[in-house]
Amino acid sequence: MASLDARTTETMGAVRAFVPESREDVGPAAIEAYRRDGVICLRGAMGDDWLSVIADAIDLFRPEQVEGDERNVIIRGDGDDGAFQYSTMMWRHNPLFRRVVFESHAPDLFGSVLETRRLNFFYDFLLIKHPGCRSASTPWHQDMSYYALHGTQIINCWIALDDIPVDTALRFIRGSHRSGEVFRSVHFDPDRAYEGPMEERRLPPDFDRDGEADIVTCAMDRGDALVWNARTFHSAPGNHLDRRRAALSLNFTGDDVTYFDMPGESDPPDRGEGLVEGGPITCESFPLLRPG
Ligand SMILES: O=C(O)CCC(=O)C(=O)O
Repeated sequence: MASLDARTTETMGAVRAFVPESREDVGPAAIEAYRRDGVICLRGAMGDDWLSVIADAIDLFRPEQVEGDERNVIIRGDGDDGAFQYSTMMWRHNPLFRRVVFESHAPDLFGSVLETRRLNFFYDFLLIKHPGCRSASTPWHQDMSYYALHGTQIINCWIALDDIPVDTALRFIRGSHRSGEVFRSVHFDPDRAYEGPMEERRLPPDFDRDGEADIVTCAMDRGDALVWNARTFHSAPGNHLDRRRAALSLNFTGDDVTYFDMPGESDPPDRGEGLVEGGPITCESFPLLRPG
């Protein structure tokens, strides 16, 4: 795994942050910054009402129930006190995560970044870096590398469930979504690899060793959300703090997205029901939330 020591946070710029204009609309300045930088931070995107539903959803969720399922991964580095755990597609079996997706303002608020008429829910993703999972850094990657999707209107909306200081915050390569290139998938677990990766794609560069790389980051309060484009490169350090660092990410797609019959393993592994190459992705697994 690439070392994150090579660049200190003092050498990094700031992710542009906005207070949404309303509960359902981020406003034009945030949209413009998202288009240009490929990432924005939305302050107070989720209030205590929905944060407490998410907390209850996590209490309901038992990783043991999905042990052995590739949608639930636990990484424990040698000598680390805590583990890095992540899970996806929880809304299919957890009624409280389902409420967040179908009943909260999240689809309208985050969907407003995408400037789309139709909005599909792609997947949920819970990430918990338990206290002391020091070596569990997240490698530089683009989410698009893992997706069985074509298109550009794909966002990751990463809601902080704890206050996150800059030392454990996500880092982004500003504007990296604009080249359009999709790089090869790399596993978050350094001891694992995806089956049949697309070798014709280049491996992600080591931006930590590149003094010129335009890295941006930002500290977050609980309830703030980062929204980034699926082609924007990002990474994160492990958690050397003595407290949890958790997030729930909600991933949405817009009008121009279609199904890619991707060779090899995708992540999420779900390929929907009855999808065909180049066709729409609406199905039971990827529901249409806003018909446009
Ligand atoms: O929270 C992290 O450490 C990584 C999150 C991430 O890279 C992602 O959700 O794609």
